[in-house]
Amino acid sequence: MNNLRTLFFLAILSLYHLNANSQSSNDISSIALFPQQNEIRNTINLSGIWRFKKDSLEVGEKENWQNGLTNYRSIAVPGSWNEQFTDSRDYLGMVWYEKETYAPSTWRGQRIFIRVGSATYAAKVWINGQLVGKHEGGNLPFAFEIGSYLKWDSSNRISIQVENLLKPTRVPTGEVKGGPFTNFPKSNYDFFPYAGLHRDVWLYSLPSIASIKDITVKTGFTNTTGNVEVKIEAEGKASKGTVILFGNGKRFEVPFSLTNNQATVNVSIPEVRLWSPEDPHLYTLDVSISDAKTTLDHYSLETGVRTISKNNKQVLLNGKPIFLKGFGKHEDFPIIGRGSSNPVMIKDFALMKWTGANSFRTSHYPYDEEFMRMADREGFLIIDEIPAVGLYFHGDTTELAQRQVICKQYLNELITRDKNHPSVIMWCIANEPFPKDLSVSGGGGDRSASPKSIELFKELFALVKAKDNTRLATLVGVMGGPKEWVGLGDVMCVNRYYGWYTHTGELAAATKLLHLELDGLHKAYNKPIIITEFGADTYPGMHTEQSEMFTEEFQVEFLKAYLDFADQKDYIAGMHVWAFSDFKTGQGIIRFGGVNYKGVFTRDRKPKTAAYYLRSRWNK
Ligand code: BDP
Repeated sequence: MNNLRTLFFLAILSLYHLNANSQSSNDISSIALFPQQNEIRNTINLSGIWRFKKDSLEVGEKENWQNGLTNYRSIAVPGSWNEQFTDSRDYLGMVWYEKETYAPSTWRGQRIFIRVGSATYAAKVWINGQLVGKHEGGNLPFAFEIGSYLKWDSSNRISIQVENLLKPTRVPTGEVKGGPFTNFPKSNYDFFPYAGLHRDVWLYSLPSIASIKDITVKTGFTNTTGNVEVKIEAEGKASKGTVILFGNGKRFEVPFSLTNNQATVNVSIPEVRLWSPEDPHLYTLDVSISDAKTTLDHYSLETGVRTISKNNKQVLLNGKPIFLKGFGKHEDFPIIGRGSSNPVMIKDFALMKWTGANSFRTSHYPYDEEFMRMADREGFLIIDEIPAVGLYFHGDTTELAQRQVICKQYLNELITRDKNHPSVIMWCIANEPFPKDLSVSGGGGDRSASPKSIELFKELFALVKAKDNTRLATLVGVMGGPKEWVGLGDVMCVNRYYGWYTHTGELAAATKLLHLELDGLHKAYNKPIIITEFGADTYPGMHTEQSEMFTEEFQVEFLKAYLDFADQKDYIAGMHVWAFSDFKTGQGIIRFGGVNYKGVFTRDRKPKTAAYYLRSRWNK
């Protein structure tokens, strides 16, 4: 009898878990459209001060912390937790965030969602003590429908559990035995593993009868006539709709009917004004859906008409060669950590423009969505990267399989989120995967591309092309790594530090090697090359009359040597200086004060001499 009772209890328990898991499945399409306030849709931004408590023993869930935190402290959201307190810099374990909020009574009867812009690394969300979902992976949003968990007559408790434990099963990787890094915390990459709620948390409502679920815009042109293809996916009971496209003094209106909740509309624009860095013109696209009489939902976004392609030596924007001048960046600022900050964003774009840059890479993870919209408006060309940094292909095959699953999820989420930005020209599936034996100097051991690694990268490239055939795709290769990996991309992106990590201090020898190696690489694959990183650590204010490593003079000479080299090669399609600004790293013998000093601006965005140098060179 006792046994039967136990069995019954176990069955109920497993049902409960099944249910909890099914609730937690994250529907990627729910992050496709950024929350929008208009006459139908509503939003509440929950950024501000939240309650915060560490749970280093991971007892919170068992002790029902989801029913309310006690002995908590205050924390700012967005922001990393690592720099907001005096005792938590290296803490990456479990924490809880909590916020109370009312749901406006005018939202009653609508579908209500919570959207977390980025929780690094793994998160679980409860509403009023009930689990609504979980998500793995930082730097990308996730959303859950929560209407049935909400109370209308009192405030609602939102509890978010987050942890950023470094593990070899995760992407980016950490705690990798025999990895090339010796830093602490043990990230398998060269930036601080900032943790927490890094972007805005939103509540938003959608109309319950029918809503627009996704909009995919593809643009092109023939002669002077632009074409905008708009694919609409709806849910619920709408039968038709209208696309309105306006801008540059023109307005086009195209009605459509929905079949199986889908429609594709083509708008043609005579005398189109194309999007480019020189003229980042954006058209406004308004999509609405309706039943026989009433408008049921409405969504508006901005779009730029442009094409991106390549030949064997150049990247082509609107069919014409364009050279990418710019930076590899980080989301990094003192105290805020990796948290999004609009003033810092505005300043970064102002400084990039000031140097004459037209491009950047979202190294080494997707950036805040506001940053992407800003790039559309400011005319920047983006290499949009997933957090696949520190990948490797030897060792435990189960771990490798887990990393591949999360890489695919990242690509799916990233393309779902960023597919409508004219600024995004290239998807980047990984930064510097490591061959089996790689020392910082690039020498030694087995540095070949294993057949397994080629198979897995091909799988990721195929996924990208299946989801988006309008943009280029790339993989950024490490110095000393196999050329077979970079050869898989449409454009071959390589990071090079000859003159720094090898041929230390010898710039003539460094550029000689660049000539040899990159001529060979281009010959082997006949595709354009972008140097996506090159740079030298530079302590601001350090000077010598004869240039020497770590001085501002050396940084200028280093960048000059590489840029002069690129000027001689018609197959180089872009140069991204590493890095835009100094940034926080873990502790390590090559990172003075836990900072990477390769920025041409300091961490608080003061120009080093190299910033003036780039400005004079890039504005010519
Ligand atoms: C490259 C990495 C980048 C590092 C940089 C460096 O892609 O994340 O910060 O080198 O060493 O290997 O400064």
